[in-house]
Amino acid sequence: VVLERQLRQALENDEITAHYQPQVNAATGRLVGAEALARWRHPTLGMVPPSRFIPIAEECGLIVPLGDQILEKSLRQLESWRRDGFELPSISVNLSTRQLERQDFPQHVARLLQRYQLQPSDLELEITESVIMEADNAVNILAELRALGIRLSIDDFGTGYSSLSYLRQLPVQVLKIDRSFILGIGKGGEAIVHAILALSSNLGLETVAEGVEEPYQLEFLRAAGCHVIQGFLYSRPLQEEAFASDWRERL
Ligand code: G
Ligand code: G
Ligand code: MN
Ligand code: NA
Repeated sequence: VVLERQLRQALENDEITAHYQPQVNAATGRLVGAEALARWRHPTLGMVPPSRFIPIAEECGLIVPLGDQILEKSLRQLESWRRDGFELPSISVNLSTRQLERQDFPQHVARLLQRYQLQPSDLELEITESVIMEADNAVNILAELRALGIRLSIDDFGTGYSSLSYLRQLPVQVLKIDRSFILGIGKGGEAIVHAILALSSNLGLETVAEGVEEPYQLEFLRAAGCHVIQGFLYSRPLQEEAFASDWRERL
């Protein structure tokens, strides 16, 4: 309850910011995008990680304004980088159930894209399997977002309870392999990663590996045909200045 009141204040005081983690083409090593990850810069507690406040924000409904802030900041950042000549191809933003349940969410996103003079394909929205299963009317909202031309990805793939037949009916373009499967590489879990990549390829989806920390994981994923790598091996999530200075030459 204390944290909820503080979180409300944090939103008003603009203490919630986004850090950006690079997404890198597995074959070329070039930057292809970034995932925005929420951070709470608390005046006395310092940096509060999302695992501490996202669940609370989801419970008390603050995730809707918080998610809106992250989405808008990310789009504004992308526009600003491009104005500086840093042509980051796209930005990915995580969605929660309550955001996806808003009937006007697609129009809201379309307005924001217009405000920052961005194309729908500049934005990717990341949705977990459980968010899709829990949100009322998720399939229709996703179809509307897709019709606008926004890219949709399944986040933490393989950890949720969605069925594989359901996956085929979803209007998604990208599948993000959960970090737990990447941890299995070199430890007997290779067959599962191969199976996910085969499924993804057969469905015509692009694949992103999450949580890649080790060179041998990268080598395995590259050989197995995974398209995009995200993880500490390349970079932790970075503040905007550090992101631009570290990555602008790696497009
Ligand atoms: O950055 P970190 O690995 O600590 O993030 C932890 C979790 O918080 C991740 O699973 C991520 O999906 C979630 N998260 C981070 N930022 C956002 C956000 O802006 N919106 C939502 N809904 N979840 C987020
Ligand atoms: O949205 P999602 O659940 O995918 O959130 C990604 C989370 O994973 C972020 O909180 C990010 O900080 C974290 N992360 C990204 N790369 C790595 C990694 O290589 N190792 C670990 N342990 N965590 C990572
Ligand atoms: Mn994510
Ligand atoms: Na994830």
